[in-house]
Amino acid sequence: MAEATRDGEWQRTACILCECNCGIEVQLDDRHFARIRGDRGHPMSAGYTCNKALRLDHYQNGPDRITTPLRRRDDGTFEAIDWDTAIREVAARLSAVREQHGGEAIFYFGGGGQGNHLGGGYAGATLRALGARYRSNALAQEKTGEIWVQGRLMGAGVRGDFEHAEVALFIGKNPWQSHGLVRARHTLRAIAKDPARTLIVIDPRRTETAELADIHLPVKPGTDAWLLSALVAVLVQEDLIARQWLAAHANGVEEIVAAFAAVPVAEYCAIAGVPEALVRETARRIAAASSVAVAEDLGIQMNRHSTLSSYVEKLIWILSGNFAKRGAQNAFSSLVKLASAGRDDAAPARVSPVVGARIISSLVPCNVIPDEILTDHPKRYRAMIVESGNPAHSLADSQRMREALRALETLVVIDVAMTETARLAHYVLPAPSQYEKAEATFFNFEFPRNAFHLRRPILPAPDGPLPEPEIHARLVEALGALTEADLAPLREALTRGRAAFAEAFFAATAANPRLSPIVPVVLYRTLGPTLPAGCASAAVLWGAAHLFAMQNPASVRRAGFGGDGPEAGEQLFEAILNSPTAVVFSVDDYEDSWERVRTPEHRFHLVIPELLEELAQLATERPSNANPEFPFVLSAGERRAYTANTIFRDPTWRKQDMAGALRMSPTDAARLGVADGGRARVTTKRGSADVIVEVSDTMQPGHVSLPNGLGVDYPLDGGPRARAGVAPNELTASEDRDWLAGTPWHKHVAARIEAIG
Ligand SMILES: Nc1nc2c(c(=O)[nH]1)N[C@H]1C(S)=C(S)[C@@H](COP(=O)(O)OP(=O)(O)OC[C@H]3O[C@@H](n4cnc5c(=O)[nH]c(N)nc54)[C@H](O)[C@@H]3O)O[C@H]1N2
Ligand SMILES: Nc1nc2c(c(=O)[nH]1)N[C@H]1C(S)=C(S)[C@@H](COP(=O)(O)OP(=O)(O)OC[C@H]3O[C@@H](n4cnc5c(=O)[nH]c(N)nc54)[C@H](O)[C@@H]3O)O[C@H]1N2
Ligand code: SF4
Ligand SMILES: [Mo]
Repeated sequence: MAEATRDGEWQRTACILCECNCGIEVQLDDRHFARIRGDRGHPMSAGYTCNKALRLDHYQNGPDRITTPLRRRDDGTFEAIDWDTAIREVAARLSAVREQHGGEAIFYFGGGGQGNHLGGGYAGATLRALGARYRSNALAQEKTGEIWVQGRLMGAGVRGDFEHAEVALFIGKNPWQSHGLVRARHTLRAIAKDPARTLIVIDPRRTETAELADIHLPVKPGTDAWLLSALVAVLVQEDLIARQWLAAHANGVEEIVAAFAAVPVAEYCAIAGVPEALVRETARRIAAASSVAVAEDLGIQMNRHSTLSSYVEKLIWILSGNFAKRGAQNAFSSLVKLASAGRDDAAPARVSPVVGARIISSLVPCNVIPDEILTDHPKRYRAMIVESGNPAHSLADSQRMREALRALETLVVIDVAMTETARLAHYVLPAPSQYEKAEATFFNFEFPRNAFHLRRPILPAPDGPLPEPEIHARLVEALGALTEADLAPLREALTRGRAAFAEAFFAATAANPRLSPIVPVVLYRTLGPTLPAGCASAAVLWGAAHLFAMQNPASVRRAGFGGDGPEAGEQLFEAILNSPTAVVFSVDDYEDSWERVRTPEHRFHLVIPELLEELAQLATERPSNANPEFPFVLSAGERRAYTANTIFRDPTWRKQDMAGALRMSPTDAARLGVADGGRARVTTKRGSADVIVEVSDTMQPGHVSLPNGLGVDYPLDGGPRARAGVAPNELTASEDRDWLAGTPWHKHVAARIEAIG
C-alpha cells in the first residue's frame, strides 16, 4: 500500500449515488468504509442521507476495479501495458483516424456520472486537440427535450423551490426514491403534514411519493400529453391564469389561450384515465396557491410525446405566474454549466452527421449513436472515447449498442471498473475511485443559495490508476498540442502570485491560438502543481470561479466574497480549495431569476410552433396498446430503494430486492397465474428475459415495471462472471424515441408476459 490511510478519523466527503451529492463523513478501516454518517456541516444536506449512502463501501471496494491500463488482444482477452505505451498508442490511433477521416469521426461519450464531473472538465481539451466535434452523455437520453423547451421559452435552467412551496407538483417523478431535491424525504413529509400545503403527484403507479400526496392523478401510462393539456385547458377555460402578470412578463399569451381553449377537457381526461373532477380540482388548487413548485422527470421524459409534455408542464407554472418568487420556479446560477439552454430558434439547428438528428446542448441523442456508427456513410463515427459511462448497458438497445461499439476502429474507455463497455474496448484506462482523488459534482442547481463541493481524496489511490485530468494532459501532450515552452512563462509568472499569473495567462491565450482550446490542461500543468496536495485537478475551477464572479457579482458578494474586480473570484476559489465541505458560492434574490431569462426583454416566449402543432394532433391521435402480441406497458428502469444506475457492480450492496423483481398488479398476476415471488418471462420486440414477479397493488393493471441499473455482471471468486437481475436495455429499442429530442420511450415499452411454471 502506497501511503497510510487515516484510519478511524472522520473524513468529510460526499455521497456519489445521485444528483444531490449529500455531504457525508467516513471512517476508514484498512481501506474499507467502516462507518458512514451524514455531514451536519454541509450547507445543503445538513446531515441528511438516504439509505443508500451507507452502502458506499461496495463502490470503493467493488469487485471489478481496474488497476492498470489494458490493451485488448485479437482473441478478445486483455494484456496489461504501462501508461507510456497506453498514451502513445491511444494518441497514435486517434491521430490516424483524424488524418484519414477528420476529427469529426472521433466521438466522445460521458464525462461524469452522479458525483464526478471534474475529469470531464478536462476532456474538452483532448477533444479539441483531436478536432473532434460530436459528443453525448446520459443527459441526451433524458433531459435534452426539457433543455430544448427551456431554451425556446426563456433560455435559462429552472428549478422548483419545494422547501417553501405551498403546492408541490411532481410529474413522472418519484423523489422519495430518486431524490433530486435537497433532503427529499424530509421535504416531502413536511409538505404532506402541513394542512395548508398540497402535494400533487402525476404517476400511473401509487409510488411512495404518491402515497404521501394530497392529490394523486393516476394517469394511464403514456398519456401525460393529454392529461397535462387538459390541466392547462382548465386554467385557460376557467380563466384561472395570471393575466396581469403574463401581460408584464410573457409574449404570445393569446396564441396559447387560443390553443388551449380548443382542448376538449372531458375527452382528454377520459383518455388519460383520470376523473375530470380531479383534474379540475388540481387546476384550481394550483391557481389559488401563493406559490407552486414543479418538477418533471423520467416518467414523462422517457415517454411518448416527451418534449411536448415538457412544454405543457412549463405552461402550467408560467400561466399561473409561478416564477421568480419564493416557493415557485426560479432560474439558478451554475458555477460550471453542464447544459446550455441556448435560445437556438434563430440559429439553424446543428444535427448529427449521419442521421441528421437534432443536437441539443451540444449533445447527440443517445438513441441515434448506433445509427451513426453502423453504416457505410462516409461521415460515420469510427473511434470513440467513453469516460465514466457505460453505454453498452445504459443506452437503449444493448444488443445494437454492443454491435456498434464492436464496429469501431478504436474504442477507448476510461473507468474505475471493468464494465460491459470496457470489455469491448481496445484500450481501457483506469481511474482512481472518487474517494481516491479530488472530485466534484457540477449538479449545482439550488436557489436562492447554491453550493459547490470540492471533495479531497480520503484515501490514497492504489499504484496504477491515473486521475482523468492527468490522462487528458498526457493525451494532449502526446498529440503535440502543448509543449514545455508554452508553459514556462506561465510557471514563471505564477512564482509572482496569482494576479501576475492571471495577466500572463490571458496574454498567452490571446497571443497563442493553440492554447485557448486546451485551457483546462494548461491550467492543470501550471496552476495544478501549486494547489494543496491531491488537488491539482481543481485548477480548472480557478477559471470557473473568476468567470462566475465576473458574471454574477451581486450573488457572489451576498455569499460573502467581495472586493474589487478579480478579488471576489480569487476569494471564491480559495474558499472552495480550503473548505472540507460545500461552499455557498451564490446567494440570489428572487428577482435575479429575471436577469437569467435570456430573451431580449427578459420575457417568456410562450409560442413554440412545432409543439403547438403536435398539441393540435392530440385531438385525433388515440394512444392505444392494442397490439395483441404485446399487451402490457413495461416501464424499463424504475428507481427503487436499492438502485443507483450502474455505480455499484456488486449486487450484495442491495439489502432487498436483490434480483430486481418485475412489479405487476394483483389483477394481472391472477390472470396470468403468477404468485408473488413466482417467475415469468418478459418479451418485447427486441428481447426476452426471465424475471421474479412482485405482486404489487401500487401498479395499474396492464402496467409492469423493472428496476434501473440491474443486470450488470461481476466476477465470481476466480471463476466465471455472474449477473443479478435483468439489464433493462436488452428489452428496449433505439428507434422508439421522441421525434424532436430523440429521447427514448423507456417507460413505455410494449411487452408480453408469460408465467413460467
Ligand atoms: N434510488 C435511485 N435514485 C436515483 C437513481 C437510481 O438509479 N436509483 N438515478 C438517478 C437518475 S440518473 C435519475 S435521471 C433520476 C430519475 O428519477 P425519477 O424520474 O423519479 O425515476 P424513475 O423511477 O425512473 O421514474 C419516475 C416515475 O415515472 C413513473 N412513470 C412511468 N410511466 C409513466 C407515465 O406514463 N407517466 C407518468 N407521469 N409517470 C410515469 C414511474 O412509475 C416512476 O414512479 O433518479 C436519480 N436517483
Ligand atoms: N432502460 C433504461 N435505461 C436507462 C435508464 C432508465 O430509466 N431505463 N436511465 C438512464 C439514466 S437517467 C441515466 S443517467 C443513465 C446512466 O448511465 P451512464 O451514464 O452510463 O452512467 P452510470 O450507470 O452511472 O455509469 C457510470 C460509470 O462510471 C464509472 N465510474 C464511477 N466512478 C468513476 C470515476 O471516478 N471515474 C471514471 N472514469 N468512471 C467512474 C462506473 O464504473 C460506471 O461504469 O442510465 C440510463 N439508462
Ligand atoms: S439522496 Fe442521493 S446523494 Fe443523498 S445519500 Fe441518498 S443517494 Fe446519496
Ligand atoms: Mo439520469
